[in-house]
Amino acid sequence: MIKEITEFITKKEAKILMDLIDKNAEKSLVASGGKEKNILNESVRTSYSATLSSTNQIVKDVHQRISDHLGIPMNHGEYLQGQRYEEGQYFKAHTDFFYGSNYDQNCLISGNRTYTFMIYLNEDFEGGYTTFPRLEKTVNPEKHKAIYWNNLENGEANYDMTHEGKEVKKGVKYIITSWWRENAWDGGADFLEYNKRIRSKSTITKDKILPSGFKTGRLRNDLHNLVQDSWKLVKHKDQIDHFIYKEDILQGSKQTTHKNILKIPVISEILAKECGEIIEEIINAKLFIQQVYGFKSYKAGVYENMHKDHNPMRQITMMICANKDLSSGASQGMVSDWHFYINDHNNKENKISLSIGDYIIYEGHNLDHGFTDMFVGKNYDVLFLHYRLEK
Ligand SMILES: O=C(O)CCC(=O)C(=O)O
Ligand SMILES: [Fe+2]
Ligand SMILES: [Fe+2]
Repeated sequence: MIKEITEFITKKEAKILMDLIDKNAEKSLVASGGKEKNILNESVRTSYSATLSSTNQIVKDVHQRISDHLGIPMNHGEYLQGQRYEEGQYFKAHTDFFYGSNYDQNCLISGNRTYTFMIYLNEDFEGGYTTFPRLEKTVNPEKHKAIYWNNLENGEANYDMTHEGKEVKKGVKYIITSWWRENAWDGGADFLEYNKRIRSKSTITKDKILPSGFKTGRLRNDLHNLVQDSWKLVKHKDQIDHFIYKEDILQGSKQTTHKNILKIPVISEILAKECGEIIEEIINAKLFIQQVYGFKSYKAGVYENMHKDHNPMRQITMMICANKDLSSGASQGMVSDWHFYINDHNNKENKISLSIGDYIIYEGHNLDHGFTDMFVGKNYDVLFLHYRLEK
């Protein structure tokens, strides 16, 4: 879960980065969730931080190397940050992903933090270990070593990745921290969007976009083939989706798996763009791609309770049925269909059946929806694309 790479940077790069940190360091702040976005809170963190400008060639090189290593496009990365801990300084247990009001202030456009990538610049100090209490893991700082981990488990906050920068007992510790987002990072846009929502009390997502809130249809043949090709590329990757946000999936839901097609950027970009155009024609308004979530793969025994999507920027979701196998292991025969339930703007329940190649577009943040019956077939695989209105 936590990967380590020795000698990720050179001695010369480490020296330059430490000098840059010394030049730009200020007392570290933490996200507050309150009126001021970031505040000094010495019960949590006492270190110094420096935002490193990518006009510096070394900063740029190292950032690009991290991007290449993670396979995440450069524009998903926040500015590199340097940290300096002097004797007695620490960063108590915390998560790097945002939640609650911090989520609203920092993530409405960029999405949450996915990967944290950290580089130890020196080792001539005592203490200063990085620990993961829930995993009972301690990382020993070694100069030029990088460590990285994903803070989300397939889109949802993973509290197992809680970590701590232990007190430095002697000497000074220098590290680089690099955070990555679900979408292209635009911190300014995140805060603007947040303020817009605060000002215009009626949250923009309460607007009705579709008359009843949802619409089903059949995918054009070329796009259907593209979905099938993407599905074949990722279907062997199996990852567990835990649904940690209680607001997202209510109690009683069972796990599904999730497969990401972001790793195949060309296909996901084309699909998201073309499907977005189909929706634009239906709603007669311009859309932004909010997130290419990927495939969710439902297996026998799972269900999803009725819920509204947590992220208010999921204004329109397109769910495409990519694969459906209703054969049942136990009793050879076919089981009856598995239905998607959605309550429309008049709070009337609708029971939807999708065939392979069918889609439903719906207002995920506004309307309750879910697969509330237990799935008794073999496989049910859907692709999720999330959009927001261009305003
Ligand atoms: O200092 C450490 O080892 C941890 C730093 C950290 O957690 C962070 O910068 O987010
Ligand atoms: Fe952290
Ligand atoms: Fe949902």
